[in-house]
Amino acid sequence: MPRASPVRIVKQLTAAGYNADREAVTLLAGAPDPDRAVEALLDQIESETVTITAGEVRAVLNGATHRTDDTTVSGGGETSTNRSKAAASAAEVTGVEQADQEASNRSPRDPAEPIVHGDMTGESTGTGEYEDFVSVFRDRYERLSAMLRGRVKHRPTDALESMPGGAEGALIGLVTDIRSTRNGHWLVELEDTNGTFPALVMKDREFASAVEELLLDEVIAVQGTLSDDGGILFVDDLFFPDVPRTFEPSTADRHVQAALVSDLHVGSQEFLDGAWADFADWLHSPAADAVEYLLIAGDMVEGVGVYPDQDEELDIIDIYEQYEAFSERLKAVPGDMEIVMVPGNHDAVRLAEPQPAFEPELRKIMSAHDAHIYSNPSTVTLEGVSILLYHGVSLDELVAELPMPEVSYDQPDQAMAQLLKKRHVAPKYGGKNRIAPEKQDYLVIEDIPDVVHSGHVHKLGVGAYNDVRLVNSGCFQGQTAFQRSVNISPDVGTAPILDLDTLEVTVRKFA
Ligand code: D5M
Ligand code: FE
Ligand code: ZN
Repeated sequence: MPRASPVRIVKQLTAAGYNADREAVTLLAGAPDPDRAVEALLDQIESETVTITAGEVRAVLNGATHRTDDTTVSGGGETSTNRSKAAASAAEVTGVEQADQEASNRSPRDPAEPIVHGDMTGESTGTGEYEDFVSVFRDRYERLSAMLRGRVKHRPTDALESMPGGAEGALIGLVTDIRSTRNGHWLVELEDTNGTFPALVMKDREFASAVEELLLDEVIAVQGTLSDDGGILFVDDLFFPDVPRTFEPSTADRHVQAALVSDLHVGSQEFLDGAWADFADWLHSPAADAVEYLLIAGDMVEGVGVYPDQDEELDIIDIYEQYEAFSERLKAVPGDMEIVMVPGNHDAVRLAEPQPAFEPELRKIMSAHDAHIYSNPSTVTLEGVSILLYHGVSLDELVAELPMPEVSYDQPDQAMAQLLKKRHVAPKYGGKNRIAPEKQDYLVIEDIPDVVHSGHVHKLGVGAYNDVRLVNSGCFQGQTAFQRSVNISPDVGTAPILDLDTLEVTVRKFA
C-alpha cells in the first residue's frame, strides 16, 4: 500500500484549516493516491468541520456522499489525535493560552520521515546459549577487524606462532587481558578466531598511553617485531578501529533543527513536569519554528525495580500508568513534529543490549504523534544527517574504568568519543553493561554517524570527535537520593537543539 507521510497529510489539512483524527490521517496516508484523497476530502467536507474523522475519510475513499456521523468507526482504544498546529488543538494539548497564541503564529513544520538502520526490534535470535556468545563475539571480531585490515598486514595468531624470532609481524585481536609487567611495561593479550598471542607495549613508547584507553573485549591492531624466541610481539604501533581524521559529516540542505532529549523518568517523584511543560510550550513558539524533529534517547519513564529501594521514590507505581503519563507529556509536543525514541535501562524492555523497542501494548500507549520507536541502539537519518541514538549505559563503565581525567561525568562527550574510537557502543562485556548474545553484534558502530546522541548519565555534554558531533542531553529528572549520596549533580531541564544544516548545537534550559 503506498504511504504518504502522515505529517504531510496533517500539513495539507492544517493549511486548509482542519484538524484530523489520528485514524483519519492514517487512512489518508494509506490511500492509493493520498494527494487525490486529500483533495477530494477537502472538496466534500463541510466548512464548519473542525476535526476530520475517520468516517468522513472512509466516505470519501469509498466514493460515497459525505456524511458527518462517525458511528461506524471503532477507535481501537486509541484516544490520541494527530494534532495540527491549529490554535484550538494547541490549547487542548498544552492548556496554555500563551502557547495557543504563539502556535497560531508559527509556520507549519514539514519534517521528512526518518530512515532507520540497525533497528533490531523483532530480529532478536539469541537464546542465551553458549553458541550465541561465540557467534556475537565472532561477528564483533569480523566487523571490527575489517575496519583495521587496511592499516596493518596482519597474520592470524597461529601463523605468528610459527614465524621466526626477530621477524616483523602484525595482529588484529580482541583484548582479553591487560597486565603491567614488573618493569612497568604492558602485556596485552589479543585473541582472534585462531587463538591468542601476547603483545608487549614498552612504557616509554609514545603510544604507551593508548594502553590506558584499552578495555577488555575491544578489538585493536598491533604491529611490531617478534621476540628472539618468537613468543611475544614487541609493539611498534597500535591502532583502534577509529574514525578517520578526514571524516566529513553530511548536513541538511535547508535550515532545520532537532531537539535532543532523554531521561524524563516520568513516574519518578523527581520528574520535572514543569520543565517539560515549559519545553513543550517553547516548541509551540515561533522561536522553535525550525525544530521539526524530537529525539528521545531513553529512560522515558522511571520504571519499577530498576535499582534497590527505587519504589520509595516512585510517584506512579504501575508501569503502564507511567507510560500513560509519559504519553500525555508527549502529546504536549506539537503534532507536526517527527518524534524518534529508543528505550533506556529504566524502560520496560529487556535490560541487556541491544534493547529491542517496546511490545505492542506499550507502543499503543505511546502512539501519540505516530512516534517512531526503535531499538537501543539505532541510527536514524534525518534530512541526510545520520544520528546514532544510544542510551548510554556503557558510559558508566568508561568513566569507572578509564584513568584519563577527561573521561568523567562532567564531560560525557569525552566518554562518547571513546565509543567512536572503539567503534562499539558497549566495548566491555560484563561489568555494568549487560549484553544479550545475538547472531550479529548490533552494538558495533558499523557506519560512522554524523551525530551521536546519548543520555543516561544525566549530564549535559556537547563535543565532537573527528567532526562527528557528540551530544549527551542531560535529563528532566531532579537529583535522586542515590545521586545525592554519590555527589552527582544532574543537568536538569536541558534540551540541546541541533542544527541539521551545520551540526551546531544550542542548549536550551527549562529549569
Ligand atoms: O542513571 C543515571 C546515572 O546515575 C547513571 O550514571 C547511573 C547512575 N545511577 C543512578 N542510580 C544508580 C544506582 N542505584 N546504582 C548505580 N548507579 C546509579 P539512570 O539510568 O537514570 O538511573
Ligand atoms: Fe536516566
Ligand atoms: Zn539510564
